[in-house]
Amino acid sequence: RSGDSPSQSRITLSRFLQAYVKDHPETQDLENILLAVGLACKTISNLVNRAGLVYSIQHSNNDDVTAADGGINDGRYYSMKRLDKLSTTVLKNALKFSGTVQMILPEAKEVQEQPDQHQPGVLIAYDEHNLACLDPLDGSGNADASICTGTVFGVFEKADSVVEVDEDNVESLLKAVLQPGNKMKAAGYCLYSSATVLVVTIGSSVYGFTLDPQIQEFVLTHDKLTIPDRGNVYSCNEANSEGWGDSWKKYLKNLKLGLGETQQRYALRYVGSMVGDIHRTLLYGGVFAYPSDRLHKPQGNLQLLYKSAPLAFVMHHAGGKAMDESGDNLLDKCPERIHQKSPCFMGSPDDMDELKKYLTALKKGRNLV
Ligand code: P6P
Repeated sequence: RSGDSPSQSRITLSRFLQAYVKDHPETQDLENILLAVGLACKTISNLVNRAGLVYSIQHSNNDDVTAADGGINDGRYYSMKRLDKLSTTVLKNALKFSGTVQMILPEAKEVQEQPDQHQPGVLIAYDEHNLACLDPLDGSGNADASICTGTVFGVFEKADSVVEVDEDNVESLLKAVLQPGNKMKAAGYCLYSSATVLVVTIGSSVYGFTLDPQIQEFVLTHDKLTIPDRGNVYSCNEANSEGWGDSWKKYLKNLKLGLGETQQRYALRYVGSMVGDIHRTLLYGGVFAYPSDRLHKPQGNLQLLYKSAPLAFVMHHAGGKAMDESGDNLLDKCPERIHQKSPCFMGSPDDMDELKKYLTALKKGRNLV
């Protein structure tokens, strides 16, 4: 209607989900959990955007830690732990108060196995129909420098084996969630940056909702978001290049010299917050990669279950592709442990098809110059 302020004529997340589940009745059991995630993301956005202020006021208190999750390990301190914990609590409460959602924090044995590593507080939540994995604040080590961070989530069909959680059923829950990304029925992320953008797919198209500060509602801004077929940006941590495999190095060398299929030189963009790098790749095209680094991180630095698989699921439904180190579909890869990491490559379909020729060449004994 004329005269409406832009916000009033916009479709909010709740109105969108109401209409979507009406048109797709098979998805109606997702409405509850997605609304709860949206509510939590609004609160986390508020917390993250005040981090700089809060940090400067509370700098002296002793809950700061050396950042190991996206922070620069040079002895500088970030209040990463506090934001991580706050975001986890906000997400837990939103899911709990949404209705029948229960959850468990996997204080599983593998956390003890890697005591030296900061294990993000991944959440596993479930209700009558859904089993969700949530990373409350990916890239939290960057938050005190006001660099973008994000929440990541993936939702599976609840496996029959998951019964009411009590001490002897934690194992059944942790086992039930170890599924390949192609078994997801919804996934998405919320980017906390110059704008707060919630991107969601319910197993078909991808939709982006931007938080309108005037009405404190997520409003539809990216309807059926589709990744460009080709980009001219690659995104990876070049500090690991000495440990990379030949296939990736050959592919990258051609991009840098303008000798790839487009005969165009590509630029490097790397934020070090996966949600930010993936969102840019989705909108502008190109390739995001965390290859195996045989010297320091042979499995890369990204957990499959609650980081690269949900983001690969979004990428796939936006028309993009995601692969593992051998060029196979990343969504077919089943994690064996909650915090298992995996090398990953994802982005524009034409860029990924070009990369796949390199990743599979060694397997076929072909040597691409
Ligand atoms: P590296 C943040 O700590 C994170 O989990 C992702 O958000 C990010 O893409 C990656 O790690 C950065 O890892 O080894 O490049 O610092």
